[in-house]
Amino acid sequence: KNETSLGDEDDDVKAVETPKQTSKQLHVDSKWSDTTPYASKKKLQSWFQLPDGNWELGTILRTSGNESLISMSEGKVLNINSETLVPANPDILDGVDDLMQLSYLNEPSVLYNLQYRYNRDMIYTKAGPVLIAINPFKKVSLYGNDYIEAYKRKSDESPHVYAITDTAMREMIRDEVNQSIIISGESGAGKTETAKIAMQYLAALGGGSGIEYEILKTNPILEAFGNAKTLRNDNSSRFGKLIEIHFSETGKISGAKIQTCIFQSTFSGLVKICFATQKTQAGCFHEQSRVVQCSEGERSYHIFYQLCAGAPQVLREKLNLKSAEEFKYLSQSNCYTISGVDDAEQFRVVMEALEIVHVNKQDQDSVFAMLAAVLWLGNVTFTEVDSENHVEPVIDEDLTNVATLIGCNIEELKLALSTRNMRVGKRNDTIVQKLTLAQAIDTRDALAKSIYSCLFDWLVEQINKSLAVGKRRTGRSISILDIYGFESFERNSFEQFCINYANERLQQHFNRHLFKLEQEEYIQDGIDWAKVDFEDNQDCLNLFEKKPLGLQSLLDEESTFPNGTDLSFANKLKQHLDSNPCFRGERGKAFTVSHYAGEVTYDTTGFLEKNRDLLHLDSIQLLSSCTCHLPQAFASSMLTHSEKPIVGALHKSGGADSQKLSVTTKFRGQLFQLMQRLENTTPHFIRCIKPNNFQSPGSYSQGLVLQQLRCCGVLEVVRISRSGFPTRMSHQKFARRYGFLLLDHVASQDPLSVSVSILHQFNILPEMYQVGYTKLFFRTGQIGVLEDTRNRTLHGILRVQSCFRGHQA
Ligand code: AD9
Ligand code: MG
Repeated sequence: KNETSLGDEDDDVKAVETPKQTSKQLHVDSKWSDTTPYASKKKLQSWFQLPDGNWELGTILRTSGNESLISMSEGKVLNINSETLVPANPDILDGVDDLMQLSYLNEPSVLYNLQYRYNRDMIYTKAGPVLIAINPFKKVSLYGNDYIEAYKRKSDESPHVYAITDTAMREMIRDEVNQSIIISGESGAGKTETAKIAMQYLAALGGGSGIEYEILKTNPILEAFGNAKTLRNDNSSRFGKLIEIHFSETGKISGAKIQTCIFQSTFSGLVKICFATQKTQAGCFHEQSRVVQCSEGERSYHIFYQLCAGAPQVLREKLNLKSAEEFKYLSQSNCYTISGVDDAEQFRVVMEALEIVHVNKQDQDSVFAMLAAVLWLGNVTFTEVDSENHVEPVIDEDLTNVATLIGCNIEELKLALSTRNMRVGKRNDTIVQKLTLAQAIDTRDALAKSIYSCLFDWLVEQINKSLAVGKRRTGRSISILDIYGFESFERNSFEQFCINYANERLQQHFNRHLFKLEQEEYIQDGIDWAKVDFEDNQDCLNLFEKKPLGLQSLLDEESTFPNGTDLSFANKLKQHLDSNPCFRGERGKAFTVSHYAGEVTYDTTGFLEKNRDLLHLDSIQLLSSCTCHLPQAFASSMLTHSEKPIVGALHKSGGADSQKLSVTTKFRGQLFQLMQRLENTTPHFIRCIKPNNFQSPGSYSQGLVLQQLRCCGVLEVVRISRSGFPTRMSHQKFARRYGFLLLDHVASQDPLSVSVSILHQFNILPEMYQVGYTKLFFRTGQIGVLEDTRNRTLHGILRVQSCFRGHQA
């Protein structure tokens, strides 16, 4: 190949095949290297890997035997095994805006190209059909009206979220097919910001009615209630979101619908009690109750801190608000502020946004009352009342505040927090069980979680009502998907288990569209095609979903056993899944899953409890007896959302709580619904990449970027697109669209013959297309020439027509 002879032609050339085997010391992964035979030769620039894993560029000075002498920067020279050298691209290709343009598609070249652009604030790069976005962790001047205009007019065609959104918009109108923009990437990679940038573009293009403004204002609300500071990201989304933006025939936004994907135990983030010390008035005793392990440096949901910092005086008095430090739910992790964020100011933004999405004043007040009630609940303490360790809540300011805020009687609240109604025996007799301290704390926290999760759902419902106003059914929409990214911490719990499963599903969608469907389509249409292998994650999905012996089924089964424990669950996994290549049992209560994005070890502590998501009937009863309208609404929504009839489904062990569908099952259902919606759309993929783990600008870690590129199969996508035929059109459509350009009229001929005549007339080279049974397949860029000619001709015709009309007039 020409590309290999960039050096001095007369030098001795030694052809070396790209290594097939991974070298132990220098991890050259053959699957990522180009299959083009590479001649390492004198003066040629080449990549080699340093022991720390980073790639360096060097010039080959001499090759002898198996060794090459390489000169590095600063005059250093190094002897390297020639087989481990990886070809570098010529300088002229530095920073190309589509990885498809690289002559050598290998890991170091891709890493270098992305870094080259990143250093120049060009954070977007195409990888064939996929847009790669590298988080700049700083303000970059790539957004705003001027940029939007430029992409709209197509005067700027460099890779951008605007560009991909523009394509989605055009394809929606041209093909009359719903579109989706699917954003993925690790936690902190920039998905939520990217989603907002895409929404901004759609609002600018499809705006006019004012509804676009409302749509944009849903972001600060949902982020306040659904995002929190984690160790990975100061603004981490704790829920998945699909926003479907609807358009009228004229391309104007007519409404929107938001679907969220959340699991109630996510809200355990707000009851972070680590070995909490319970102080009571009647004497002092301590008990360790660990609801959720908390991490120093993390926060609960933003809205709590915003409320505490920003509530105006009147509201403050009404809710009896204190500062965040004085609420136990907020003080557990000892982290109250986020650098660069003004919570008080954010509160004003949220209040204004609530106004804009038509949440009326009374409802707003109720929302804040619910938030305050949750905070006050966290402060409720208990005191022992008998010799059997039973407790009752202490009647103090904390408890009375809760009762006032939710509008219930103190006695009822006291009862709900200290007893459980149980039905026992065949006759379902009701007995009242008194609670121990640990049980009472659980009940209190469960109530707080229920209130918060119902509040979140209620808000989404209100927003949807507001956005549906004036929505005319046109059947055209663009959906934007932004979910929580893949997470791998030191300690991974049930939340990570669910989040990573969702990401595994999303990865499959990506694979299906970019690899499987693509290749199947080629094969079905009978065209010549060499298969590209890709990392299929079906095995890992099976590990999660298989019945009856998959992670989720086994978890559900163990959750229904009265005697099931986290340990018995972990043991069961080891017993049934140990032969699965994606699974590894660990010592004690842990197990490891080989995810597409890497191995994650999960600690099963708390899995069963979080999965059970018990419907606390006493809590529901309490809420339904409240005089405030929100708690009442919450109670009825909890009842209607429980899939099983309450009475019949009472816990067999005599528990007071009816078991709804397990959290895992419900979560999977929501996820399937979400994916189902995406299935019928034309997807556009954006892959967000996190360049470093410190959320800091200007730092680019090759290893970290590489790991993210590898796990999402970006290079395979480029390879498939480069060797494939990404543009396709049916013979009929092709003949209809371009047939009129033919010089010899062939109207009577069949579409295939018309198509072939067009291809000939325009001299499209045979290697640039393939004729399938039903469709024509083109390499990238080919259809552009035809479209240009078509547009020019059409404009010419229109001009002639208008001249003609002018003449007649
Ligand atoms: V998570 O899975 O919800 O934890 P995301 O959503 O992938 O995560 P997010 O969009 O929240 O990450 O981005 C993290 C931070 O990176 C933001 O708060 C910004 O400070 C920063 N960021 C991301 N994208 C951009 C950008 N295009 N320009 C400037 C950015 N800053
Ligand atoms: Mg996010």
